[in-house]
Amino acid sequence: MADTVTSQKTTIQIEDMITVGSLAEHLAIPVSRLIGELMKNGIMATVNEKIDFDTAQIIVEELNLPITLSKSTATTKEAVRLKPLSSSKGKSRPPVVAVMGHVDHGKTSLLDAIRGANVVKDEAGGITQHISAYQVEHNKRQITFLDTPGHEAFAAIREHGAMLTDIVIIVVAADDGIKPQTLEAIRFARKAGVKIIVAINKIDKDGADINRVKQQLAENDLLVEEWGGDTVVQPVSAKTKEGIPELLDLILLVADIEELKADYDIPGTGLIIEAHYEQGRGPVAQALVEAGTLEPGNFIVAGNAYAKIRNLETTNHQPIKQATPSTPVIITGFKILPEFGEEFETVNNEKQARHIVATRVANRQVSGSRIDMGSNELIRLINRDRQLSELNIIIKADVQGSLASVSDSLKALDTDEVAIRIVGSGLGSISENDIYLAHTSNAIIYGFNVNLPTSSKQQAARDKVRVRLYKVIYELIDDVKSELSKLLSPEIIETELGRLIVKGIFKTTKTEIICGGEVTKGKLTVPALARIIRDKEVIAEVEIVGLRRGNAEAKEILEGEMCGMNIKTTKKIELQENDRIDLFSRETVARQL
Ligand SMILES: Nc1nc2c(ncn2[C@@H]2O[C@H](COP(=O)(O)OP(=O)(O)OP(=O)(O)O)[C@@H](O)[C@H]2O)c(=O)[nH]1
Ligand SMILES: [Mg+2]
Repeated sequence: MADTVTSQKTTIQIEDMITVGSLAEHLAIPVSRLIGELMKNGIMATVNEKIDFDTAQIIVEELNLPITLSKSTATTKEAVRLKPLSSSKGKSRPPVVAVMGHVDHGKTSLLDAIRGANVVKDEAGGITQHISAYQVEHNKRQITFLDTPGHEAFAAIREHGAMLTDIVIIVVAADDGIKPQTLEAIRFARKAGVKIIVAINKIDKDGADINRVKQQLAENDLLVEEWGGDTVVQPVSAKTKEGIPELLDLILLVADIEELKADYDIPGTGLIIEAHYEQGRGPVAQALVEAGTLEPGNFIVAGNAYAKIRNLETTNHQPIKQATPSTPVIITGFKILPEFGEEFETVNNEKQARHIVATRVANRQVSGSRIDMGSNELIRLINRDRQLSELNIIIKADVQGSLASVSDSLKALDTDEVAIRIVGSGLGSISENDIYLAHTSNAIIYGFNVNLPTSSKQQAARDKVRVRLYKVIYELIDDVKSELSKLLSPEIIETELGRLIVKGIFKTTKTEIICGGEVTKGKLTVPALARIIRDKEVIAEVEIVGLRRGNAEAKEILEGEMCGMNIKTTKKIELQENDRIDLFSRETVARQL
């Protein structure tokens, strides 16, 4: 929500209906004070309950705050964010374009071709695992691109990417066609309400079939223009660079139609794209300026974190004096890591920044605590009752997007029988605290793109804590899968061998029966397990330890033959003539997830 500051009062935009909690946040007052004022006015409302605009206005007046409320026209929170306020003073701004699509369809290669870079060659495991933002120039105009990972594990990052952008380029490999993550990208783009351009890539390859892709697009309600629809499609090759200038022209054309505008002369606002720790620089955030202008020295607040901007850089680390709308930037100066996906706004000074953060932390503690305390304990009890085996793990990752993706992908492995319990997670290298927590909770530590300092390594060895480091997400997921599989109770596979109908009983003791009979089905072999069945009822499960053909011991007896049988029992069983003895083998097979 953009706040405009006038000499006396601040104008804050809110929607028709707003929760008490988020109104308190906007007003930067403790939620208890707001609830108190509502009660004074005869309105019993809790933190998460919604009140309407008129009631909110009355309460603000009652509280005598230097604030004016105005009704926002936006329907959804994302819509507000996606289309930053354009005012009469608004100037056109560069488009923000997210490149999305199935794994390996050529998203990064396409951006490399556009930028003349070669990011692909340095990617661990040959896949993209983060959001990266770049700005390129085409026909003297700027375009901001966001590269996103295609691997299924990174859904959280992709959804986030779609929320950041004006236009989504859906990359489809012409030799592969539409795939699951293509459809997911289409869904995210539609949900975010942004324009879609389809880049049919790899047209240089044998087996490239552009028409088949267009057909598949039509089946997903994306009818291409030349077939009477309004879906913009551009065949390209990241390898030969064919069609790339046309694609860039199309992006600028769509941007013009959309009339993307923003105010440049207001304090900067926007969104946190990613955040991580960097040796010697502390918390480092990647952000996208959506409206206004950002400068070094500004105070910005993003969720529970604030910063006095120390370094302001482009995404290839060039220091800059100003960042205007649609510019992706790198910011240092945060005290703690801001959350990815949080909005940031510029405030007047440190005092105001601290005040806003303190209020938010207090509000979130009030609303969060009731739930947190109950839910974990409840889940643990339910799991215990359901005999669910849990694998305790601690996750450390380099950036928040990865942490969210790793956690989501691992939680998706849960079944009715086994589940992941994330007892700790965080960013940065594996600390001695992590080792201690793992030791006390018998957890495995998984590190994604982080390192294990020597001191932690030594402590892990001392405490026999398992630490596993990975650079490629699917290798980490596979490792956890195999650990979870170990918790699965093995599958018991029984194989029928053969059947004997008892014709005579020669000896019965507590531990042994010797009998004879006819093999009516299959082949008897020893040793084997068997069930003794009378009138379709199982009366005992025993072991067959010997077979005799005439006087000679036999290893196997075939159907239709008569034979003698040695049965090992654990209690006295009165076998009868015509009882059925079904022999079978039982093996326990470890199951895989
Ligand atoms: N022949 C041909 N190969 C291409 C083209 N574009 C990409 N490739 C190859 O396809 C493979 C995957 O390319 P990437 O750019 O990593 O694909 P991606 O969509 O970014 O993959 P993720 O980020 O992991 O989802 C690489 O081996 C590229 O060299 C193209 O236009 N033609
Ligand atoms: Mg990629």
